[in-house]
Amino acid sequence: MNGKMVRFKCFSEIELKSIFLISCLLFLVLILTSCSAPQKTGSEESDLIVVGFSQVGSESDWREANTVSMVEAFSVENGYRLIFDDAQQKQEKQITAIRNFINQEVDYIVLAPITMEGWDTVLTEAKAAGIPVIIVDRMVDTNDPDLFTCWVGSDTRREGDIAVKWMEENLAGPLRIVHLQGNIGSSAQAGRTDGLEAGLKENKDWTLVFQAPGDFVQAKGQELMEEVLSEGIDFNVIYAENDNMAYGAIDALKEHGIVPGKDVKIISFDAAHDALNLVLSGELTLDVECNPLHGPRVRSLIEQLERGETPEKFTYVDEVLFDASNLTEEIIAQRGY
Ligand code: GZL
Repeated sequence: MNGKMVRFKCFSEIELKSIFLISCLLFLVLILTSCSAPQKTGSEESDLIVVGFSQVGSESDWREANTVSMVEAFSVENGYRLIFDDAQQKQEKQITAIRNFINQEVDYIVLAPITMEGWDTVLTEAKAAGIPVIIVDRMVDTNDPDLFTCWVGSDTRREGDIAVKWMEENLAGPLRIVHLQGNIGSSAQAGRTDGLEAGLKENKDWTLVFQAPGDFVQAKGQELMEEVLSEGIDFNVIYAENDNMAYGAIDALKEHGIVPGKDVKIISFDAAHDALNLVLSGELTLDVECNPLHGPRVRSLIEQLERGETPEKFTYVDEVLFDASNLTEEIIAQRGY
């Protein structure tokens, strides 16, 4: 010590109480501010169920509505972390995505397969990794049904049959039919094509005058319709396997002064919002629903599995048809896509 006097200040009782009170307030503020912005702790992240979703692409209104439905269902608020991959309509990109999901050790793999064939190898890898696979929308054609846990989607053959029955009941023959197909080899195309081909066999005054794949894409639907018109093919019905190809066909018809829905009857699938407005306006003759809002349906399947339950292997979505007789603006306004 250098001998320097160190004086200690004596505090009065009031001063001591004030210091204690201020200290408590400061401690309280510190506690509250540290709690107001909760930092995700490792345990909360790890509580999330991780879902890897391989999506076909973004080729149509239907596909975009399907993606929105899946992203909304598998949100962090709902307890999920979604790893989303858009395959841009290429199967090899879907296979790569599934392998990446396996490497990331996701809890579930959800696959919307672009085509039915070619999945056994990668689904075997997922099975070996112990990761349940849920197939959504289109079907896979596999030798071993144990390669996926369950499936949810539409019965597209039934959709084709519904369309053909409506055509038999509402369109006077003879019918000369232009057929715009979806992705060749997808269950959506196969089902709707099989329905039409059964109708062609059944109805002797129906003739298929043109058939080609438009891949469910609007621009291709327009290109094919322009090809039909430039070749001078005589037709009076267009059977488009989705709304976007129907939109493209309608654009081509209008460019040639042909009145869609009047000069030519147009059958379509999906029942997307814009297409239903075309049914109301008369440009589209019939639209068979194919409901894309699978997010809550797939989430329900995963929640069953999380509870240790065994979901149905196949869950089909109930669907209806729309024509000018049963459609109103109110119905369209209430629909989710
Ligand atoms: C149908 C679905 C099809 C839609 C198209 O289940 O796979 O793919 O009909 C979409 O619009 O592109």
